[in-house]
Amino acid sequence: MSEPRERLRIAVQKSGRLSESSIDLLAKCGLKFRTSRDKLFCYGESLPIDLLLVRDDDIPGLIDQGVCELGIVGRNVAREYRAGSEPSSVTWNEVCDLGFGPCRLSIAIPNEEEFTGAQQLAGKRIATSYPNLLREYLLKQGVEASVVVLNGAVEIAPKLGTAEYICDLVSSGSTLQANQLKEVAVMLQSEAILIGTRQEFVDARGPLLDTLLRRLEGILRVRESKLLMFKSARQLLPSLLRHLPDAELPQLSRIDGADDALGVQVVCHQAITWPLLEELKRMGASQILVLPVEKMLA
Ligand code: PRT
Ligand code: ZN
Repeated sequence: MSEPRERLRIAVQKSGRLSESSIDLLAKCGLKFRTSRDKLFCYGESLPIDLLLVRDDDIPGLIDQGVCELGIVGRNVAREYRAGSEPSSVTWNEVCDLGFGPCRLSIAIPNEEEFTGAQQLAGKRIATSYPNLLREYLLKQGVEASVVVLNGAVEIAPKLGTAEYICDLVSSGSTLQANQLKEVAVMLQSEAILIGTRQEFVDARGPLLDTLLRRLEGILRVRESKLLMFKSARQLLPSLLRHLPDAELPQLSRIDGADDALGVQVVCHQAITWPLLEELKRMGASQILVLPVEKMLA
């Protein structure tokens, strides 16, 4: 184990689908950066935390080489890297899901073919940029097929005749549709995740990493969180509170001139919908307010 540096380094995608959201998320954690001329390094000005801007595929390896402690990648990239590595050489864990960049790694076949199950993949050529995950999947299904590795334009392989089927990332499904393909099996649900050096190393980082992870946790938690305020008669409160989604303990206050009525403030961590508000009103809550939560430190 190498000596921890004084500063933390986080690797994020330089330019691509995850770049903007990754940097936005870190900015919400209060991190401010000065970008180097070559735009590969961002020096942290508000905290001693720097960014490395790189290709997403390089991020897991950079952590293993000790170049950085944390990285933001798609789960698909992290799992593909792990599936192709010696277990002892992988030094990081998946720390948490970040809630952006959703997609899935799926098998797709031509529209005109029926799909009867994984056995249908036997003996076929399947084009993919995820050979390690695909081999793992085929092994688990007990199917032998040939894996054709392509680094881009996987979806045109069936038309070109270089493979019968494909295994690729899908989000809206329009790329598959445009190529007359259909999704028949989901191998992995993916989104952006934070990966970081293993616990023992993380512990050695001390308060700085702790601060960052706490802020991140707060931001992820408040995304869906709302402060709900309403008035209710004391005896109605227990049943009203049972209706609230993922609610914290409420803060109650007396209302002047109304002996039986209470003011209620409660943080809910799931979406508060119109039907829910209407239901609360029907049950006897009044003057209901829903407010966004900007920051939260548990
Ligand atoms: O240059 P670098 O290597 O850093 O970037 P990259 O080109 O490898 O990755 P990039 O920027 O395309 O994607 C980064 C990450 O975004 C991926 O690893 C996923 O975790 C995530 N992500 C989310 C996606 C998609 N959605 C996605 N739709 N990555 C790729 N796609 C592609 C997919 O490969 C297919 O070609 O979009 C097409 C399908 O999209 P739909 O909407 O038509 O289904
Ligand atoms: Zn990439």
